[in-house]
Parts: sequence; structure tokens; C-alpha cells
Amino acid sequence: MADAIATEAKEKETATPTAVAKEPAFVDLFAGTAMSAADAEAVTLRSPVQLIVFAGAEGSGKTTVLASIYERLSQGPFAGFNFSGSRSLIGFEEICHLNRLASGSVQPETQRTVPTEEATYYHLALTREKAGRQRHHVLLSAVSGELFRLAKNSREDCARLTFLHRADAIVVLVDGARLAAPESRENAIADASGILSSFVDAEMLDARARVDFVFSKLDLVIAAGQSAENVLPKTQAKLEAKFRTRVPGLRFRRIAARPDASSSADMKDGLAEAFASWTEPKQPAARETWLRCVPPNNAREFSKFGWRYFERVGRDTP
Ligand SMILES: Nc1nc2c(ncn2[C@@H]2O[C@H](COP(=O)(O)OP(=O)(O)OP(=O)(O)O)[C@@H](O)[C@H]2O)c(=O)[nH]1
Ligand SMILES: [Mg+2]
Repeated sequence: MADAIATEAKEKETATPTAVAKEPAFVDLFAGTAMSAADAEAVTLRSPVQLIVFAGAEGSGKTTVLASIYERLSQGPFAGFNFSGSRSLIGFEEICHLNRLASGSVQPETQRTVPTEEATYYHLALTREKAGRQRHHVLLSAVSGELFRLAKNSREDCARLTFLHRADAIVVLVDGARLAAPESRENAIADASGILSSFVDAEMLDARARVDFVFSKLDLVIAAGQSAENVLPKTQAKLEAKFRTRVPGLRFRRIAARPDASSSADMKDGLAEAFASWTEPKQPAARETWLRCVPPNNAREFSKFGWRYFERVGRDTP
């Protein structure tokens, strides 16, 4: 089986705009299930990788976001990228097509993620639509709702999520379906807010990581009427007030990763814009920032990679 990562160096040497125009896109496909931390580490050690971590209460829509990103990429250019391979193709297929077939329904459904103690990762190799054939590697982390529930309740459990240090983007989903219903609204906000609080309190976030609160299932919020929609800016203001000083770059988005078939065709699902921003490279750390960063002793190698990488970047920065 060919190896996408191994061919990358060769591509860097040979890919020119002319070559790109003449040659048909070559797509390497890798069979593989969702990756463990060790597999993910193997990818990060070989190539620069963007790690995007999705957090959120059970059922908030994390897996559906991953599945929809993969589905859109497999249909053609998406968010400025072309799909160019994956080491977790079977994993993606499992959360997309198999679920659809298994449910036998017209409306796709995402199966509940089986809770695990370890994060799992889904790999994407992408090429920029307008910029040659150099591959960009992205890891999407699908962490079970249970793991985040534990993290929310215990600083100790949160500290086990060491891979968060390495994340380029952290996306905390606020469940739109629960926001839309007055009886579950406050709990939905508290769940999302509690998760980010745990990460901040346990100092799990890299200061340069993008942190987004994402209102998910926008179609259901809109379907619930104007009063439900009005909750979104109010919730944003509340969360902004709470985190403004502790997470300066905090941003807010609204997405419908898998809108109901009945929802308006005019509704913007927001997924492409969101994915484009999550995959933007982080700025290298200022020298004084990386000098202050010390990985915890119990961090996995995958997390420590982040420090080694940024130490190198910092050393090369005049
Ligand atoms: N209408 C609508 N439903 C959605 C949307 N996104 C997700 N869902 C549904 O919400 C339910 C939960 O989504 P999941 O992606 O499984 O949520 P999760 O956060 O991965 O849940 P756990 O794995 O249990 O933590 C599924 O039935 C999805 O089909 C959306 O944009 N619109
Ligand atoms: Mg899930």
C-alpha cells in the first residue's frame, strides 16, 4: 500500500503549478479505523499536523461534524481544500455511511459514540484547491461525551486530556436542540461552559489555540422560532462575559452539520467557513511564551511533540 506521508517529500520537490495543471490529481487511500493516540503520534512526528478537538456534552453533535466534514470533502472541493487521502478511512465510513445504512432511514442519523477512556483521531490529508499538491495533514479528535463529562466534573480527569495542549483549534459545541427548548436551555449552556472552564482551570489550553463555541443544530434552533433564535446572541454575551479575560481569542459560530431534510434551503449551514478557520495555522509562539511552556511530566509523547515543535520554532525565530 502506498504511503501518503512518505510521498509528501517527493511531491514538495516535484509539484509545480504546470505539473498540477497537466497531471490528474493522484489520490492515495488508506484503509484504517479511527486512530489511537499512538497512531496519531506517528503522523505528527512525520509531518506538520493541524489538530482540531471537538468537545461537547453527549449528543451535542461532535461526531456528526466529523462525519459531515468527511462527506463534503468526498463530494468535491470543500472549504478551499481537496480530499487527498486518509489513514482512517474505515473510521470515517463507519460514522457516515454504515450508520446511514444501518438506520435504514431517509434522514441520516449518527450513532452514539461508545464511551472510551482515550481520545481517538480521524486523519485527513488535504491539498489546497489553488495551491499545488502539497498535502496538509489534519487530525480531528472525536472524544466521547463521557470523557468530557468526567473532565467537566473533575479537574483530575481533565488533566488526563493532555492532547489538548497540542490542539490548534478547540471547538466546544453548545447543543442547539437543547438550547431551543426552554426546559433544557440552561443545562445546555452550563454543560458547554463547564467544559471550557475545566480546560482553562486545569491549564489545558495552549495560549495560541483557536477556541470556538459552536451553536450546533442551527436548523432546529431556527425551526423552534424567533424566541429560540434570540437565545443565541444572549448566550453568546453570557459566555463572552464569563471567558473574555481567560480566553481572549474566543469566537462564536453557528452550524448545522446535518440539517433536517425539512429545513430551509436558504439556511447557511456554516460548516465550510468553520472548517476553513479551524485549519488556519496558529501563529508561532512569541519567544517568551514558549520559554514559559513546560510539558507536564505525565504528558504522552503525542502531547510533548507540541512543545518540541514550538521550542524549535521559537529557537529559529530571531
Ligand atoms: N437536525 C440536526 N440534527 C443533528 C445535527 N447535528 C447532529 N444532529 C443529530 O444529533 C444527534 C447527536 O449527534 P452526535 O453527532 O451523535 O453527537 P455526539 O456529540 O457525537 O454525541 P456522543 O458521541 O454521544 O457524545 C444525532 O441524532 C445527529 O443526527 C444538525 O445539524 N441538525
Ligand atoms: Mg459521538
